[in-house]
Amino acid sequence: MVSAATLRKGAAAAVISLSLLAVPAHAAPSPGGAATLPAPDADGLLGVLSTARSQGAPGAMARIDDAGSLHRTTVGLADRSTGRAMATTDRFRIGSVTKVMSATVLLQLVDEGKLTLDSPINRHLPGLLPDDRITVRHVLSHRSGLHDYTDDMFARTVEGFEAVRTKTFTLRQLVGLSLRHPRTTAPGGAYRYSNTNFVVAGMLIRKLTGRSLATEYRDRIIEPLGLRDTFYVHPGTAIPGRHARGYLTPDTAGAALVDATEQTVSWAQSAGAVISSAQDMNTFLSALLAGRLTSAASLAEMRRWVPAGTGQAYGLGLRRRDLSCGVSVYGHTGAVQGYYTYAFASADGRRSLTALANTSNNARVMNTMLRTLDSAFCGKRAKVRGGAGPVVRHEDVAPGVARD
Ligand code: REY
Repeated sequence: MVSAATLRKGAAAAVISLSLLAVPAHAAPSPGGAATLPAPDADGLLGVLSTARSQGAPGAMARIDDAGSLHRTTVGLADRSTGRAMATTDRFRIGSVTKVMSATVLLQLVDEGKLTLDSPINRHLPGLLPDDRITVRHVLSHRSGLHDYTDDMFARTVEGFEAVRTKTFTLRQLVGLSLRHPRTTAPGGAYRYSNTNFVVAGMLIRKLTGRSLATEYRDRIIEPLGLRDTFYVHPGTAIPGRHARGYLTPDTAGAALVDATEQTVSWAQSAGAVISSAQDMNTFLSALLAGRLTSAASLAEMRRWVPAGTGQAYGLGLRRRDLSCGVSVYGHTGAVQGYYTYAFASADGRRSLTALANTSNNARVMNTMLRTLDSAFCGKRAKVRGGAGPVVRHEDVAPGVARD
């Protein structure tokens, strides 16, 4: 329970924590890239984050890296019990942005000749799936038909979360939960987001390398890019160092937020258990899109799109979003209990945005945070969306991840 006094203290801290820093860009022109984008709309960004806060997020923040210049904005609280203000340097749980990292590792394995995208999963993991036709590509593009086991797991939000908060699953157990259900499509059918796909991806990484996920993320992404805030601590439950606490919104209107910070995230693992920061995620996406993590051919494969809902498409572990000003951005969203993340970059990787709200299961906040992309990549050219319209459900995360 959070006392009224704590809440008041929180509200006061939120006002003084408001910060905005913008350094002018000196970017060289690059056709079709960040230098041709309108300047980020700092006021718009602050407005979006403030709206998310008014809709129930204890705090929110965004960091834009723009070819050498930096914009950082925060509102509200990182920690409701101490009243500490949100900081853009705080670490947090990135949820499904982890999928971009898992796909990157697998594409590196493709580059090394250890894997081909059109090979069946069962060739590498004999007998794992009930259909030999399901390929690596199907899994990475959410076209395997494998049911999402998190639908059942989190049908009841707080009860579901508390039942798994300290649990440790094997990846095979998670696939087993999925296989209790019929498949949603034939192999290679329509896109349908499912965490099961990236659990299978994690199994492939382990099988092909003979090493742990933590080791592969570290050696292939974290250390080469010098990421200092990025960790895979599974099945540890703590976030190392200074971090934003995460607050899960219960399904019952008016019920107190649940501090969900400490958990194993074993229910997600290679589909969503990485801890990181806005700076690190911007560095990662910029490097990926600039072609510094995979071969050009593998990046092209990651960017072969299938339709994934209005204004969206999905590649291999990578989402494309088409913004109101006609600009497309590339990255992923994440939703783990207590944390909503948007991490996207321009086509050339020169401008990147990572935005966080430290709540989840709140569709209004999630929809509001989407508008950080407009502020970051469309600037003042963003088309203002009506605030009174219906709450839009997104395809970014598993179905039913957020109540309206
Ligand atoms: C799981 C439920 C969300 C979150 C999910 N996340 O699949 C993956 C992702 C890793 O795409 C939870 N919602 C919430 C519910 C809804 O419990 N009943 O919003 O915290 O990032």
